Amino acid sequence: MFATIVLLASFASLWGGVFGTVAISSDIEKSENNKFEAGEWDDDLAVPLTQLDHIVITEVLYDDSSDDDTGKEWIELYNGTDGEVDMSGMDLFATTGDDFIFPGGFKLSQFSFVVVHWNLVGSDSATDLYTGTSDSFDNMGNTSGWVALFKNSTHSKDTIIDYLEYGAGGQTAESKAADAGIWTAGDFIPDVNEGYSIEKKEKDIDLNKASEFKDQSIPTPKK
Ligand SMILES: [Ca+2]
Ligand SMILES: [Ca+2]
Ligand SMILES: [Ca+2]
Ligand SMILES: [Ca+2]
Repeated sequence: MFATIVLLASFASLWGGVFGTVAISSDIEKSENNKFEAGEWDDDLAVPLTQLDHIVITEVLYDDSSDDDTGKEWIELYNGTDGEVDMSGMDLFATTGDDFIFPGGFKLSQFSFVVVHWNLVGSDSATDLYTGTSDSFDNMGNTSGWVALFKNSTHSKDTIIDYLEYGAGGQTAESKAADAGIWTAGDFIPDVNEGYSIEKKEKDIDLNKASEFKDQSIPTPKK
């Protein structure tokens, strides 16, 4: 049973890789038909039926319901890999020119979320990190923007871990993500209403497609 599911998961991953230009709807349908969606766990093994190999960006609140978004925007990341990930020195970009370096010693536990609070001062914890305000951060765009996670402060196709863009294609780091094979140039998540977030439908699957995200009317930080 498990071997079959692993094979199916491998096939889905291959399918996404080889047929990268095929409409995402067919990929998603395949996933659903084959029953290895996120949130489904193998009762005997107590592990998810798919296993990511990198940290993923799972949700972004870029346009808070208030007029001034300062300190109210956040980015949620998830570790669906097979163990704890040391995120020390990883670099999260959410607007052009503004980035957040993960503090030394910060480790994200397996199957756990962390929320990075953008342009806000606070006390860091295992589940919440704060960029502070000293770097004169810009707020995230309310109609378009992008978020990129890099392994370190070298920003290239070789260090980019995860990427998304919303509202429009062709944004600043798109070419790096496309060169790395983790985004398709021109693909973007549709802009959502003020107060809504963009949220990954399946946190344990990463096909690097905008259509993996949904319009979330009730944002869900840390879950
Ligand atoms: Ca904003
Ligand atoms: Ca707003
Ligand atoms: Ca991705
Ligand atoms: Ca969430």
